[in-house]
Amino acid sequence: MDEKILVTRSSMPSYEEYIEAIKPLWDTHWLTNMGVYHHELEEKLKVYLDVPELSLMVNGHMALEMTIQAFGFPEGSEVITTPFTFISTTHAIVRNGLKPVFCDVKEEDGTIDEAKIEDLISERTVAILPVHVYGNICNVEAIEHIANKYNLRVIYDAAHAFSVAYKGKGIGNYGDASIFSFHATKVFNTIEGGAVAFREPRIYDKLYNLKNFGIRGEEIVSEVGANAKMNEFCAIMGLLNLKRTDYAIRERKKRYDFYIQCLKDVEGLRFLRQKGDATNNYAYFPVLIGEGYGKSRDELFDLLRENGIYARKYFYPLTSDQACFKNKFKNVDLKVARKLADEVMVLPLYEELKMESIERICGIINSNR
Ligand code: T4K
Repeated sequence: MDEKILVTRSSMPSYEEYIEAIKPLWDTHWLTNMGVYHHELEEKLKVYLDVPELSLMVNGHMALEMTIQAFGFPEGSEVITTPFTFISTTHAIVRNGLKPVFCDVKEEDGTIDEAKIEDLISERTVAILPVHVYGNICNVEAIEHIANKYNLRVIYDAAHAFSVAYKGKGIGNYGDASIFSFHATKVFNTIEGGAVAFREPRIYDKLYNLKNFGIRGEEIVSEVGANAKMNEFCAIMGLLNLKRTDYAIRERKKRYDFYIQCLKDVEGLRFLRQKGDATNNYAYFPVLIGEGYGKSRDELFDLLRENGIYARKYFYPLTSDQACFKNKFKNVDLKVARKLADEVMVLPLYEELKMESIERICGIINSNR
């Protein structure tokens, strides 16, 4: 049996480097609750992501939940969003007592179709929550225009878009807030972790309260909050990984380009495109298996599995089709999203993926049609 290849593999510093870096924790015994490494990582990420304000979180999902909560929308309000995403996006809306209104996406990049947003706006709409899926950025200008016209908030799920810049500015500068995921599977990881980037400084205090039980002093709890703090072991992992993120992205690019070179002439395959003027972080390698290819997506997926290649169907089914949400919200035509979900497969991509492995994967895709 050939070597098993998983869809991704966490980026990590060397064992020795991490052990050395966590040693001071045995002197201070200060392990969590906004420690020095938490503070240092927050400051460094602000610079790296080129954003004015940033709040670290325990993971990307809580970053999204807390951010939605921070804006204080009335219960039952509607949020226009995309179903072509990880389930976290929709859960975060629903767990805040809000209603997702699913909008279709664009065929070329999988992001929300801005031309279809206005038709979905009602008197109950309070926000738009698009996703920079696979790091492909949404049409941020058109979304801003619509949001201004109808006085809506824009919260981006930028879980996949770490380090992406658009027109020379960090992607976290667009909208009212953007959340990033630093999960072990991401381009930049803190084991588990996440952050919120935003413009209004008052949001920092609001998020601080929400992630730390609303505690503002030993005897003062100013509002109802949860616990969504990042601990010091994760912050240290982040500080070390941040130093090697540019390298990791360069290595991913080499592999991404090699995939394209190997697959570009295969009939029936299609790739999603990043918007012009935006940088790419090569977070994922999604490929669409269209009708012109001799096999269906599922047949090819199974064939790869038989050969030890663990591609993934990110993002199938649509979140709107999952049992917990099906037929519960407005029925919108999601033709394009459904087509993408039926055709998409994410192939293995990570900085240490061997070029021979890519050759092997592409060989199977090329020869078994
Ligand atoms: N919004 C969007 C658009 C998202 O995609 C996500 C997360 C979120 C919000 C929420 O952010 P977080 O709360 O997670 O920070 C994975 C990740 O768990 C999840 O973070 C990610 N999106 C989603 C797209 O993928 P699974 O269930 O596919 O992960 P799993 O455990 O099957 O791992 C996939 C592969 O990664 C494994 O085959 C091997 C590799 N891996 C995995 C782990 C756990 C490692 O190399 N190291 C590891 O520690 O969800």
